[in-house]
Amino acid sequence: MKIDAVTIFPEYFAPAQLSLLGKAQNKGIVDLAVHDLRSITSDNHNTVDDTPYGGGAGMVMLPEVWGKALDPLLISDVDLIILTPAGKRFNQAMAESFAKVNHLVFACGRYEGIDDRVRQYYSQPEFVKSGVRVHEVSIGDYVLGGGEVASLVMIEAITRLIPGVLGNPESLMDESHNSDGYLEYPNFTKPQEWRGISVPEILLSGNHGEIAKWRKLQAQERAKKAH
Ligand code: 6GU
Repeated sequence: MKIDAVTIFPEYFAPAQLSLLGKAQNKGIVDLAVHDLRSITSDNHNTVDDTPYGGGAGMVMLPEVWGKALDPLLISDVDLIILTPAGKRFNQAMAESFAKVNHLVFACGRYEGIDDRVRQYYSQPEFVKSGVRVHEVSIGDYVLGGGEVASLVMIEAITRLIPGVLGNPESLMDESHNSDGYLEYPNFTKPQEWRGISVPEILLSGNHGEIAKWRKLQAQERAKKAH
C-alpha cells in the first residue's frame, strides 16, 4: 500500500519508523512518504494560512498551497483522507475497508482547518471518474491541534490489517472491537499467582470449550461496561 501524508510538521511521523509499521515499510508492504507542505510554498514567509472570510477566530489553510501539494498525488485510484474533527468517526469497520485500498493520501489540517474548496475540488465528477475518493474523517469527539496524530492513529489501525504486516495473523481473529463488536476478554500469563491474585481456575483446566465460553462471557461483560 502506498501512503502519502501531507503536513507542515513532518517530524510528527517519526514513530511510523518503529515497530510493526516500521517493519512493514522495510518489507516493502507499506510505502509511506511524508511531504512537507511548507516546501511547496513560494513566498518568502512560507505562508500556509490566512484569516477566514466572514471573520472569526483562527486561521484557515490556503487552497492554493494544498492544491499544489495534492495535484501530483491524486491521479487515479486513490483515497484522500481529510482529517477534521467534523469528519465521519473512524472505527474498526472503516479501518478494514481502508486496509483493502492501494493508495491513501492523508491531508493534515492545522488551525481551523483547510479551505473547504479543496474538498469540493477533488470531489468533482472528473476526479470521481479517475477513481479519486474524498473522505473527511475524525478519530473521536475531542479536538486535537491538527490532523497529524489522527493520521498516525489511522495509519497504525489500517496497516496492521494488511496481510503480512502482523507477525501472527491469528491475533486479528480474537481481538477487541472485532466484527461482532465485543471487547476482548481479560488475559493472564505467568506467574499463576501474583501479589495474592490468582489466574481464574478455568484457564488452567485445559477444557478449550469451557475456556472459549468463559472468554466470550467476559468479553460481553466488558463491552457492557465500556458502552
Ligand atoms: Cl482528524 N483533527 C483534529 N484537529 N481534531 C480531531 C480529529 C482530527 N479527530 C478528533 N479530533
